[in-house]
Amino acid sequence: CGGKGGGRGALVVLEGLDRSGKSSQCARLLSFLKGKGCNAEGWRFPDRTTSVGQMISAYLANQSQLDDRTVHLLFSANRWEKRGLMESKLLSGTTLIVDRYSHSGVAFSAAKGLDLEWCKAPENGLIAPDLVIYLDVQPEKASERGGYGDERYEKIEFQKKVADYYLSLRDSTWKVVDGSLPMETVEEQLRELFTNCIQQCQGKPLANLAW
Ligand code: FDM
Ligand code: MG
Repeated sequence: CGGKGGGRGALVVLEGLDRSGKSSQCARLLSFLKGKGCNAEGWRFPDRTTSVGQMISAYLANQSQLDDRTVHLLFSANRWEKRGLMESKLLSGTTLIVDRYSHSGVAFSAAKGLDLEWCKAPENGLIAPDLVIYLDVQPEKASERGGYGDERYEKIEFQKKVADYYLSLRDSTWKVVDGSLPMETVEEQLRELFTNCIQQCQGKPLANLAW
């Protein structure tokens, strides 16, 4: 799983609606990997620690207003500013477990009514994930989970549109896991998907997103 063997790390992304369980499952997968002695890190987007990320965070908390296209480009810029570090980590054998990435970028902005192709364009050239796991949870179910509704996009009607766009973006790296199953079952399935992915992406060079 990356590291001492000399192979590159894998780029594994978890996607899903707000409160689909991504963050908890990322943490569980990460500690599983570390327990096996893998060289792995947990990342998330938006990365709210950068100055671009702070603009995004204020927008999500409804503390600032931004034009829809502008915020879309900020989310993308937030991935671009991390691309160099991401590439060097992966090449040096670190596996990255990432909570949201380009599919979030496209699905959330398209659900606001922006043109789909326009939304995809700034993602081209970012590093392509080896595996994207979609945690499938009904928007109504997610909304019953703790903390729901705190941020700008956490509204059931909007999340339904996001879910439709997510499904339209499925590609060959995309796997769906039923996020309404018990946490341990979801965890088990993620481990299995991860293990298969690692076997397949060993020896494959890094690729760029080409949407
Ligand atoms: N989001 C996230 C976007 O709209 N575009 C993006 O590119 C990304 C990465 O930001 F509602 C949305 C998805 C979510 C919100 O994400 C904050 P977290 O995972 O709840 O921090
Ligand atoms: Mg959220």
